[in-house]
Amino acid sequence: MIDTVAKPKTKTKTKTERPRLHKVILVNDDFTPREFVVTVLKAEFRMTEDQAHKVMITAHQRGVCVVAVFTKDVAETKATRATDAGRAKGYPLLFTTEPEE
Ligand code: NFA
Repeated sequence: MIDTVAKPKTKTKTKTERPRLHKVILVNDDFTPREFVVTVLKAEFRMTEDQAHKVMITAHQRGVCVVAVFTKDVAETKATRATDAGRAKGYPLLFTTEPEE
């Protein structure tokens, strides 16, 4: 070996972070029938009657209730679809999203 030049070896470790999850939040109103809220929760969020009823009652009593958490895109799509289902019937039913802490 005549000449060896040491190459600096640096390894870059890229930490992959989990995507932040976003909450879908059900907002109470005075007009949407309870049973319709339950139907939308079951259809859009694949909840059982019991789960949907609990979430509906919590929003009814406290003003809001977290329905579930998803990646940003999925949360926004589901919130829009569920809100649109109410609008199609003339109800002010509202689902919003916000990032998880
Ligand atoms: N507050 C509505 C009622 O008494 C029911 C409802 C619950 C609406 C949760 C929206 C969200 N008919």
